[in-house]
Amino acid sequence: MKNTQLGLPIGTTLDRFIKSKQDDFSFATGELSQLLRDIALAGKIVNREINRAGLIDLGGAYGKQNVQGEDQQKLDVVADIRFIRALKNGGEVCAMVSEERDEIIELDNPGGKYVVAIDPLDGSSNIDVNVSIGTIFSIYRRKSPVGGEVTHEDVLQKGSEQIAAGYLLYGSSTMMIYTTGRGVFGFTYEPSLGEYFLSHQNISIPKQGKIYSVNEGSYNDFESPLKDYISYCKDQRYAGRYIGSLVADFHRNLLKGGIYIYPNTGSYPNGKLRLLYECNALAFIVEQAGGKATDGKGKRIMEVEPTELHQRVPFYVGSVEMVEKVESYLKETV
Ligand code: P6P
Repeated sequence: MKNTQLGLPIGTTLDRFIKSKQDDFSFATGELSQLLRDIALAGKIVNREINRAGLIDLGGAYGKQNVQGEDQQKLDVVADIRFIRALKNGGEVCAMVSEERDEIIELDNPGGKYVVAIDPLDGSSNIDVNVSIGTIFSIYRRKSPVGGEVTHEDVLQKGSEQIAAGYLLYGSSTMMIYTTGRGVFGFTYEPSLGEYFLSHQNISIPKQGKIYSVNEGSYNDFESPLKDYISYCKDQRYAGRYIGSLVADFHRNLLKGGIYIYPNTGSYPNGKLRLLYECNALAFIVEQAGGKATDGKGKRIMEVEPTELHQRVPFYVGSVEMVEKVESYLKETV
């Protein structure tokens, strides 16, 4: 049997796993494998800097705001530089979109076949209080001819065009979770060996969960049907779990079942989360795990047509029956 049919055992290294799945991509002669390795490498470096932040004065605010008007943390800037440098030096990526940069980032790799959208360090306001944070990434094939100029069409692609997506979670352990469209796999990093090891095979999100994740501090802004759904969750005695770090909330719900909601609010009339480098990647992962991701009004996140680099979208993601339940409340307002 070809490796791609073999279920590689728990404990397989990330490198070996990536190589074994390479045959699944007729168009890729190893470049996608190298790209995933480049992301994993940058994740190791960022992990080390997060763990040492308090000791080497990398904690706290950087003193500037990003294009979103959000206060950048020092580690936001460090992570952004690390991932851009890793992908530039890796040679496989021709352009990037980053939460921390206003415009498209051209990497001077005209032969690069791929484009990456990334949130280098999501939830970074939690760094100083030692709450888990993460990196979120989407990988697309460029639309423009290899060797030519990068275009906006290369980066403004629907989530359904992703060829891979994933996240790194810097938590009680550091993990890399990704999909290439053939299931979701999780790797746990062992710092003493500098290796990621396969720890979660074919992750599948329960169809129904008992956890709902939403910032109820914005409750007064919510439209009435969403308030009714939250009351339903309380009647069902679901657990409210919201730590204000998307990757951590998402990962817990992915493994245990649950729903994460960032709706439109007074401060964020189109939702807070960004389509290109937050929602699309998690939508790809959750769908590959058997879950669902929509805008709350029946629109599949991966079908939302991007028009701007930092476009926001309301985000309802998690167990399929929970997303469908909240949509049954919201459909009256469509
Ligand atoms: P709020 C962090 O800034 C983030 O993008 C996500 O990680 C997190 O889930 C959300 O925003 C928290 O936003 O408005 O609830 O504080």
